[in-house]
Amino acid sequence: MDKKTVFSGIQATSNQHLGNYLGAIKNWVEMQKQYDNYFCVVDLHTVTVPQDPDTLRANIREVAGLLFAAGIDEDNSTVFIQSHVKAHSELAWLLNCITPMGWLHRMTQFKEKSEKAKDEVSVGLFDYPVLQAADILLYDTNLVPVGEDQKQHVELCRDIAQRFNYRYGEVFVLPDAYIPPVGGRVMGLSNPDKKMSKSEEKKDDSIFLLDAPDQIRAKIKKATTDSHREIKFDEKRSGVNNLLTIYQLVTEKTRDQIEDHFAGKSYKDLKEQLAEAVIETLEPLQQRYRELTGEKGYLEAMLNRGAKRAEARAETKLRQVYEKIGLR
Ligand code: AQP
Repeated sequence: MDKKTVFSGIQATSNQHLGNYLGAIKNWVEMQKQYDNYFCVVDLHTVTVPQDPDTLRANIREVAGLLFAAGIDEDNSTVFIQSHVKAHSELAWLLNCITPMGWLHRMTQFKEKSEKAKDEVSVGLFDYPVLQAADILLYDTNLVPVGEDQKQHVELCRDIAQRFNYRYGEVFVLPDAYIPPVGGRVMGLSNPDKKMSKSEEKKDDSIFLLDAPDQIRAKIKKATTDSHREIKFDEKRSGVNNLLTIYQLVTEKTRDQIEDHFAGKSYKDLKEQLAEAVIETLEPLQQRYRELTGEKGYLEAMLNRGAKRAEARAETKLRQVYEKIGLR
């Protein structure tokens, strides 16, 4: 039986954090053998907000390197840079022409990001979810593994696909979001009522994937807790709950095992053990990252192969779309 197709993307920004890893990348690695996978560094999404060109070039390489370092491999997955496959921009334009503005006005991420950007809200930022729909629909994607914050965009993608299919005939597969049961929304360390995020100004709020062990220890030591003493999973106690959830994700122990383990212990114990568990998880990833980015041309060769594979599939779908619309 043919494998189902998975597509997911990640922005080309520095400071990939534990939320990106536990909410998305880790699941991509674990799921990859079951599916036919396309993982994309979405650099065209990244330029919806201002970027310095040299920094952007370095960040594209960094994020691609992190995906391979985390365990995504060429035998099971196609990893590529979005702007290397031109079909993404072309399909986005065609989908723009059938997407009502009102649908985009409802997107909560646009509302949040445009408030932060204030003076520099580009058309691209508004249109971001249509480009994302093009990314997904080009590959006949069945499943989109993402963090909770992306659920609304995947739903919009289904709506766009349905509208196109209704107007022109069946072309697009309707994708489903896959949000992990635990880890879909990793919260910030200093502000555990908000998701861990790159654009958070307080840099101690996030653990970055390339943080050194001492930085990880220092950030977790400062994490917000509360005035209770018992170490238990409880969503109402967002700080401790978040630390325990991260501990659960990196150790893969059950909640009961974790609560038993920390019974009678202090927040200091929790923080120290969590820091060591996170360091242990990230160390092999960091080591592989250094190896594969240290060898000149190695990463670029993998990305070129990925782009060729992705392009072959994307062009077939794009041709179908052009024909349906009457442009061929
Ligand atoms: N805190 C999070 N918990 C779980 N999953 C998360 N993701 C992001 N933050 C969390 C998931 O990571 C994947 C890649 O995200 P992205 O590259 O689209 O970046 P983002 O969502 O824009 O990341 P940030 O840190 O939140 O950046 P800003 O601050 O710029 O908005 C996605 O699957 C995402 O759901």
